[in-house]
Amino acid sequence: MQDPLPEPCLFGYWRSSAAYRVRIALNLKRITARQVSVQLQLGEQTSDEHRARNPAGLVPVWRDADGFTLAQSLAIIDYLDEIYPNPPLLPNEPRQKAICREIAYTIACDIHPLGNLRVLEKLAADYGAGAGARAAWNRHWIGTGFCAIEARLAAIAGRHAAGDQITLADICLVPQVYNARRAGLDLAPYPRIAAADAAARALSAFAQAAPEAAATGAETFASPGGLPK
Ligand SMILES: N[C@@H](CCC(=O)N[C@@H](CS)C(=O)NCC(=O)O)C(=O)O
Repeated sequence: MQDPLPEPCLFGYWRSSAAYRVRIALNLKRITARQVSVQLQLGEQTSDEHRARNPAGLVPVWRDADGFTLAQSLAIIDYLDEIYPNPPLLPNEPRQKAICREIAYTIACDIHPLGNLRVLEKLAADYGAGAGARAAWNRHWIGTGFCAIEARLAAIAGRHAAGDQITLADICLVPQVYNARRAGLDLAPYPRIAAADAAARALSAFAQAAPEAAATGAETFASPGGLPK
């Protein structure tokens, strides 16, 4: 069924780090869009209504005013970057651009999927993993990815993750650091990541995209059953 919303919309969730990435990109580019909350803690992402937008049953989903929909945060950000090129979210120089993507993909492809709600629910339901085991799993995989990124930042970080400009690397890093803090990961071994996170969060585009700023007031602030959302 077509959602009766004739304006650009971001279907997301306040604590979804993938939606958080898109909120940052929207703010950086000053794109106005209606924020529609899909309540993950109520399972709304698997409803027929949401699967009509995204058969994968995940957020975020972008929808243009004419009804065109797109899932996958990085695909959405690339799309918005093409349509609204200013400010660009990637450097022009091919190697710098590729390194920004390397950081972004390390987060979006290697770290984030392992800590996702449905993965942790599966660990609980089929393998008896309790809240402590799930949290340790989450910390393990974030830490593994952060070790790689921290080493990489030694060569490329400036004021921000990949040089002195905000890039896709920062857009992915800040939400993942938010998740790391929620999972109780000690950030002391990752000083470059912590510095890039702090520098980006000082900017209004990042601050206004933060989960607590995006909460609608209807959220359950306690995580049900030790799960992350
Ligand atoms: N690779 C996807 C990941 C999307 C994703 O996993 N979203 C999470 C929230 S951060 C979700 O919808 N989880 C619901 C669930 O696991 O049931 C993207 O970057 O958009």
